[in-house]
Amino acid sequence: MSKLITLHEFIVSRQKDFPFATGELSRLLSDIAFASKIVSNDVRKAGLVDHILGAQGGQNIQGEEQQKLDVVADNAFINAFRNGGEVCGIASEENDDFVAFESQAAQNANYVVLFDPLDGSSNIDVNVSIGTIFSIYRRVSAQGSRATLADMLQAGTQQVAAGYVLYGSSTILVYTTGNGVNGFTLDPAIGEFFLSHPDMQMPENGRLYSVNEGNLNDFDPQLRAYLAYCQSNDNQTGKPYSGRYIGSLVADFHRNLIKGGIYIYPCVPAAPEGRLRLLYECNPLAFIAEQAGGVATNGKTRILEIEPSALHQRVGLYIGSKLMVEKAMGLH
Ligand code: AFP
Repeated sequence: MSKLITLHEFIVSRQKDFPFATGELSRLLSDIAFASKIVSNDVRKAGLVDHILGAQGGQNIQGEEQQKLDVVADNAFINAFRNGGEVCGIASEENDDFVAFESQAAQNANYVVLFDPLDGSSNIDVNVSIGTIFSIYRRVSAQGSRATLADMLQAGTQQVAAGYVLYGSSTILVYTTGNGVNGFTLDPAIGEFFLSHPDMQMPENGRLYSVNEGNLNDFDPQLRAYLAYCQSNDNQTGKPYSGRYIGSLVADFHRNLIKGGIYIYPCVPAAPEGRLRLLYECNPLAFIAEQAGGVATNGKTRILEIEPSALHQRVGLYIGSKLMVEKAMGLH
């Protein structure tokens, strides 16, 4: 049997790849793993909350307020970052504004984290996979001062690390520091992540497409032509591709990363700028996709090169296997 490698051992071994590494980023990744275990534990109890422990937003049997799971997740990550001391500020999909941490240690820290604490949260009530997505940048403001908006509004090319935690049939943490993509599965019995998916590569081609086809009438002719191609016998497989749409981007992306596929959320009249958030969803997944050999674009521009202008900016997204995204773009 090959030796089991824990996430911690892996992070420490990779730290040596960065000649001037101080260990800060390694500690930050460990903080993320720690918070994700808390959230994973809470997600596993989600079905009990309404019926046994008390309704979300109401009180439990001890008279304590039951928080909604996305708020629980947001707080778990913010607390981990605040206490860890490696982060000077955060921005989260749950909060209108970014948060600059006040302590002196935080103001001396080098990193900011942008994250979606619980992507796909409308799936919680129906027991479908959800996840946390994160993106780490070095600050651009001076060390020793409060984090600024400019620290948060950096192009995706500036990411130092990015990843996600999928709370699915098992909990898996996938991340990159720009040196390949690796996945770690949580053993819930001992609360440890183990390397389960080393050096993940997204297949160059696939036969899965993920799109909300309820919006079909609003899609532009090029996208409709691409979907017709997917559904025809004229593609490289000689038979229609399979449609797979979970409605949790992180889960759809993870499946396509492993099996090959394309995920599309274009700009539609109901969401003219796109639905998905550039900073919390698209940039981190684009970094991972590219590191695994895939492609991510908004239809015109590489996602990672879009200069953000607002914290909650939305964009259209085509992400997945290289040849599939290129084919979809070829029809553009
Ligand atoms: P929620 O977190 O509000 O459930 O949104 C999920 C999401 O951002 C992404 O994870 C899904 O792929 C997408 O929205 C689903 O959007 P539609 O319901 O419009 O298909």
